[in-house]
Amino acid sequence: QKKITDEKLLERIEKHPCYSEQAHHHYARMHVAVAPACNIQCNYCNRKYDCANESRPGVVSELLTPEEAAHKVLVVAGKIPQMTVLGIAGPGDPLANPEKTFRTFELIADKAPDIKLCLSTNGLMLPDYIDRIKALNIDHVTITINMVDPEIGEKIYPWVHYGRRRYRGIEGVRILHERQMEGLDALREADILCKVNSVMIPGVNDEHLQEVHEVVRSKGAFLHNIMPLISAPEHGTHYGLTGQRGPTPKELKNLQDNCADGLKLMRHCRQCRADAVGLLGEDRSQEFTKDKFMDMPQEYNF
Ligand code: CLF
Ligand code: SF4
Repeated sequence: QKKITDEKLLERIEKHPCYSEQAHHHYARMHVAVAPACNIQCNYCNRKYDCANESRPGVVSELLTPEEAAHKVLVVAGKIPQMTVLGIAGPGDPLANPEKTFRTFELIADKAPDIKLCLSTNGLMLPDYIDRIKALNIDHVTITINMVDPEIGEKIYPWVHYGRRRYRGIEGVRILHERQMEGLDALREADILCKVNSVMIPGVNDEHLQEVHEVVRSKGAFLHNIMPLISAPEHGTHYGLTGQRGPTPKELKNLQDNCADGLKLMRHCRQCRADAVGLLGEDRSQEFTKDKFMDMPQEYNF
């Protein structure tokens, strides 16, 4: 793997536990679940649970308003000083809920400007919000890209809702693909660090993800996170009706090793929940449920 030598770049990632493997031992992130709606359907997603593109399937996060979320962030920042990053990653798609997502970020940018802001999206609406993302100084954006070939995408996405219309089948997938590519280009032009998540689905896109890796590398993504599909039929998160399994650890590692030449790979992802709190390996979300944090004072010193 190439070592990063650019000092300015290092500064931008050294306190982000997902973008820097070293940082994840020392710095924590938190997510706030403010974004319930989604504008596409992934075959592996059960809408009763958090978005499976940047989180652990089968988990239901407690939905917050932007004001509640901001209160929670300031409470947690007072109690966990290593908390350096606020991410919005669900429970649906953050950019399908732009007002809630950006209102939350605005409140934090205003009250706690040293907390880094991080956003995760399926990419469908990303090109429309680049200016807003840049203006809020959101320096970390994740796009989940599971394919660069709409024919493969057809097996992953049954529909896409775009511009007041629902597009079924390949027509919808083509829109999603074009918007994801446009979003990647726009992030590069705006100099915003981009991580790409790909969900590895055996028999569907496993043999295709090396090509995805190549394309996102050529478009300037900073980091690629290939995640295993977590198949949990008891939560309805199996693949469509086909009972698709997730990859074995060995299959995942083989694919990651085959991609290890170009773009940097993230290998320490813990597939967090949409309301995760703490270091990547620990989950302190239950210490900060709404009934608890609303009564806690905002101790954050700003
Ligand atoms: Fe959250 Fe994602 Fe930002 Fe990290 S998580 S929005 S980039 S602050 Fe990190 Fe969690 Fe893996 Fe995501 S370990 S699921 S990669
Ligand atoms: Fe589910 Fe996330 Fe896919 Fe939307 S983008 S359908 S919330 S996995």
